[in-house]
Formats: sequence, C-alpha cells, structure tokens
Amino acid sequence: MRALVREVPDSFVNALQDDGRRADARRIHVSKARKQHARYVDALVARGVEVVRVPPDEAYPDCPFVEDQAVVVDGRALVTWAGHPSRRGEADAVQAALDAMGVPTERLDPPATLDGGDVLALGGTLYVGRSRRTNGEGVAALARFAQRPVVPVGVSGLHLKSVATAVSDRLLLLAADTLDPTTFSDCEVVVVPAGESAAANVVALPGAVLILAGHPITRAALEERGHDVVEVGIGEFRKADGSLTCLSVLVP
Ligand code: CIR
Repeated sequence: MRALVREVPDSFVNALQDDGRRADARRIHVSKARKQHARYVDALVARGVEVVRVPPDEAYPDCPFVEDQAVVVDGRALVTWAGHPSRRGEADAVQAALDAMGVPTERLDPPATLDGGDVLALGGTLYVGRSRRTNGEGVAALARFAQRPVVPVGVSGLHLKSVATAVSDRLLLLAADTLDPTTFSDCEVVVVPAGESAAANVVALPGAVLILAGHPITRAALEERGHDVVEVGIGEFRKADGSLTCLSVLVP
C-alpha cells in the first residue's frame, strides 16, 4: 500500500476551525503539529506503507488534510473541487504527486463540489456525505467516475468520515447519536460512545488499525474483534476539525 501525505505549513495556525463558526477556536501550535504528523507518518511506515510526501504550501493552511483533495477508486483518482473555496488551490500539487506515482487522475469540474472526507468505501459501495462541503453534483460525478453503487448520506457535521469509518469490508465504526446504523448494509456496526466519538475515525492499514490516542472503549472493541490497534495523537489537527483519515490519501 502507498500513501500520499502533505507536510504542515507555518500557516497551519490559520487552518479552518469549524468554517470559522466556532466561538471557542483554540490556537494551533505548528511545531507540535509537525511532530504529531511525523509520528503519524512513522505509524504508516511501520506497517509497510510506502509514503509519498508532498511539500506544504503556505498559501493553503489546510493542505495537510490531503484526504479531501482526491478520492482513489480501483487505482484511479478523482481530484476534487473542494467544498470550501479557500482549499481549492490545494489540488494541483496533489494531482502532480499522483501523476508522479503513476496513478491516473481525473478532475472534478465545478459547480460539483466534493471533499474526500465525505467518501466512505465499504465493501463494493461508496457512501458519500451530502454535507456543507459535498453537493449533489459532486455525488453524481463520483458515481460516474467510480462505476460503483453510491449511497448519498445526509451529514450535519463537517464530513461523513468525521462520524463513520470502515475497519474492514465487514466492520464499521459509527459515532453514537449521529447516523442511523441501518444506513450501512451488510456489515457489523460498532457504535462508538459519545465520550469517544472522535475515535469513530480510524485508518485501516494492512494488519493494523490506527486509532486516536486515549479512547480505550473503542480500542477494546477493535481488539475484541481481532484487530491490532496502534494509537496516534493528532491533537493539533483535531483543533482544526481534522481526523486520522484526513492526513493521507491511501493508494491500495
Ligand atoms: C477544513 O475545514 O477543511 C479543515 N480544517 C479540516 C478538514 C478535515 N478533513 C477531513 O476530515 N477529511
């Protein structure tokens, strides 16, 4: 497996926090974010993932959240037109990196908008968040690109994968009090309790699952089901609404 990541610019201190809506926005510490990012990359490398690093761009404070810029399906990438206008210039460097990796790319055309954080692959189906960031045209364009069943899911928070991620084709983690578990078919749904809701976002790697540090109930639920769990702390990215999946584009 390969993964594309994007390093942290000094301007990360200005990353979007709840689209600027949150009254209690907390200051982001860039040097700490860089250390956390390095440990995230180390965790990928330790599991045999070949990591491709894209340099940061100071013009784009949110550029480490690279997941939103491309959706990889069956070895091809749809490079997105991000839902937030301030993030649209991030895509060129991501597309260039995917080209260099030999991954065929297509570009999403406006007015379609799509953030990769809204795309959840589970079995052969793509569940796609209809969110503030992803519109109906974006969902339709992804369905044409992917040639797979696509299920739109209404999302009130930032992204679909902020509240639900797949551990495998048969196991999904879902934050309590968010979506109806029956939205997702043909899999076991483990509901993550409200006190650990951020841990519903995990990165499934070959032979291991990355989870947010400090979420023992979720860790135990995964271990009970036979998964090898690796904890990673990304507190500075959480301040900007980031989750573990946001920090990489996985290329299986
Ligand atoms: C944003 O608002 O776009 C960033 N501050 C956070 C993006 C997180 N991305 C993700 O969950 N896929």
